[in-house]
Amino acid sequence: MTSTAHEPPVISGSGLWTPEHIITNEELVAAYNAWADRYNDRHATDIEAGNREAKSHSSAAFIEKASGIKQRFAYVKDGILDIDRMRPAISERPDEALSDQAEIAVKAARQAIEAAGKTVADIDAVLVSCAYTQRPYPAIAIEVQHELGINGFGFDMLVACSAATFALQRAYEMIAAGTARCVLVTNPELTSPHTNYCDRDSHFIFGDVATAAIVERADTCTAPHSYTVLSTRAQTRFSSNVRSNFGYLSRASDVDPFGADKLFHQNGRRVFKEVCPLAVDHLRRHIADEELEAADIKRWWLHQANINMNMHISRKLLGRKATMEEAPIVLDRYANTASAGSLIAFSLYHEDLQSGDHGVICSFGAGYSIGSLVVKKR
Ligand code: CO8
Repeated sequence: MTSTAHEPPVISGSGLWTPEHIITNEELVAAYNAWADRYNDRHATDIEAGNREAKSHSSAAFIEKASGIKQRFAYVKDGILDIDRMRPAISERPDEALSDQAEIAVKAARQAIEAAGKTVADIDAVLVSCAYTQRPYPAIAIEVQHELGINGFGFDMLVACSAATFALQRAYEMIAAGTARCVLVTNPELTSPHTNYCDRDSHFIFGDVATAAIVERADTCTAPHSYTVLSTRAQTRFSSNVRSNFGYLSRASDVDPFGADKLFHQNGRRVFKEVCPLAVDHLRRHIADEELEAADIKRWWLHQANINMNMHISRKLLGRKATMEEAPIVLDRYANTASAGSLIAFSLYHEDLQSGDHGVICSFGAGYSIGSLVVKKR
């Protein structure tokens, strides 16, 4: 393994924190259906008069077929399946205590630091990048930095589905520009507090997780499994088809800050139809710029929102069905973890690649946003 200061930045370690609680499709559907039955009973008169629509049952078979999801992990399971609550019950912590998102970011971060063979003294910057942060300030990243004892600086980024890839890209640029030697990127995706468990169309989609990665200069890297980042690409195109209106203006607008439109909602069909061609075109152009063809890519660590989306995208790229080895799927176990899916896949399935093998990390979804990194095993 050779490394010089002129080599591009490398990804030298990754971490994955998985919550201990699992919610199966069957458990989730039983709770939703009990909630829907009670809703229909309570509103029977209105429903019969045609003034209100009855809630239809959800189905575990539909969920698995439409999304590929079989279960999801929950940071806190209490409350989610309680039909009097339908949201997790997470106690508020005092200002002096480590916040929930910082805690799970730190757990993933410690793994990434160890995998990269670094100490906290080696790290110059901390990014926390995810779909939601639990408060606007002080930045969760600065709390993570403090908890780990890292010097330098930290900041938070929100880019929904592409938060992880866009943060890796910012880390790559800092290293390339010489403003940092080693950057810790974390993605504490606490999606359950923002999932509408009373919405049949989306109650099954999300799971909680935290991922982390170390991006550093090639000449400082001693990790056994490291990847040169050959290039990065980002693309955004505005769409309200995946949207959360949650925010501080609700206080001034005198509206319910937790109304259905303030939680995750989407036009899933439109997202599927519009994002797939964008992602295929984006990936084709990115690998072509590296003078690579789809067949040259040993592994596609793709965003994990929907198995049919991943199969469609990889089929278009390869001209045939991708194997699990080529494009691993983790959403059957983890569900959609907002930005973390491609990093979960990377964390679990990267050590077997051989020196010289190419891979692509790619996110696609809300924004719309698409982010990709072409990497080469060192
Ligand atoms: N059980 C049974 N039937 C159902 C259910 C259910 N749970 N839900 C819907 N149906 C019914 C519908 O009513 C419909 O019935 P009918 O045909 O009679 O009208 C039928 O099933 C088909 O419904 P859809 O057309 O909606 O079903 P799809 O095949 O399109 O599948 C999906 C729905 C799975 C949502 C699919 O459209 C999809 O995955 N699309 C892409 C979604 C996507 O990638 N979204 C991006 C997510 S954004 C993101 O990842 C990050 C956001 C920020 C994080 C937020 C954290 C909370």
